[in-house]
Amino acid sequence: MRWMIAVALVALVGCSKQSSDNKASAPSGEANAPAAAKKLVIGFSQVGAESAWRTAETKSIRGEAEKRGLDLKFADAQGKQAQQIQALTSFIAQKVDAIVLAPVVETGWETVLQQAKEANIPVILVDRGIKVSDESLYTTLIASDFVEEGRMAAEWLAKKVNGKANIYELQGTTGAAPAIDRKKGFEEILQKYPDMKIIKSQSADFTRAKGKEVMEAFIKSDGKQIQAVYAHNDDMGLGAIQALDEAGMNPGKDVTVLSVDGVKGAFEAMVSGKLNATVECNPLMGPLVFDTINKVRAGEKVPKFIQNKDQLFEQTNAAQVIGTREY
Ligand code: GZL
Repeated sequence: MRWMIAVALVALVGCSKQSSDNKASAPSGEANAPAAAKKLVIGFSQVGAESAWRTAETKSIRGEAEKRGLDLKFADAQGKQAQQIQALTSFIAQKVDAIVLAPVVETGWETVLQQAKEANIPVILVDRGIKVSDESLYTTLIASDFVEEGRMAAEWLAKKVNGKANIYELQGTTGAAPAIDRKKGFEEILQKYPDMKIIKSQSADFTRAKGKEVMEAFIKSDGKQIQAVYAHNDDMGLGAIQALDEAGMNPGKDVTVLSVDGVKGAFEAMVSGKLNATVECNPLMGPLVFDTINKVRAGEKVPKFIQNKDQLFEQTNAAQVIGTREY
């Protein structure tokens, strides 16, 4: 009985709060508008700020949350899984309405996701997948198909080098889905081209600085043998271009350079002739993330994988497209 009085009181306060607000702005008759819906509280655990792509993704998700008047609790993990787990634990304690997670690596999520499941909090994965034995631990993954990105990169390179090249690969963060799968897709296609060989392959952690550092080491040891560079993201590719330029190795002409993401810096490098191609991996997920959360909260079934479509850009079309790029 008492709860009914409490509910009635809350409703009255809600309406009167709402109606007093409305009185100020709306004509009479609208004063008894329904009480404002409770503001959705979303916890967003982001990998970090390691690349221009990452920054664009963060901007899209935070910007869309603000536009929709959501209460977004943002946690930047500086690339550390322990910090992401800590953030998720805190979101669960705060009883957020949903969790958005960009998982830095594929494994090690069972315990904290089990806690989210027991707290009945839906988990939306964005941009990177995870490996779990129980797929009910997350609601859906919104991401690109990284294996397909690797295949597209290799097929393009095979045509560019007529099926023959010594390739040097800059891998993304060790254990991260995009690093594992972009390598997997690239190598799958290379099986068709016996004269295209990955001579050296090393992680540069998706950052420009490490991309330059690793490329400098490749140049020091292998110099002119380097005929092509495959970087798992544009930031590492741009770092490699800097190293090749400083060594006078003419990137984009004597050494073919190709990467993934499609950030503005990559288009500028293609227009200047230093980068040959990039496979777009669209980071502008904000609207899709919150539309998906709305569907989940409305009880709608959503697919386990919502794929962002990608396309490859090269020097020939970079100049016409660069003005239309949103990130
Ligand atoms: C891809 C994303 C990758 C980008 C990198 O969805 O996880 O991480 O390709 C970023 O630029 O660091």
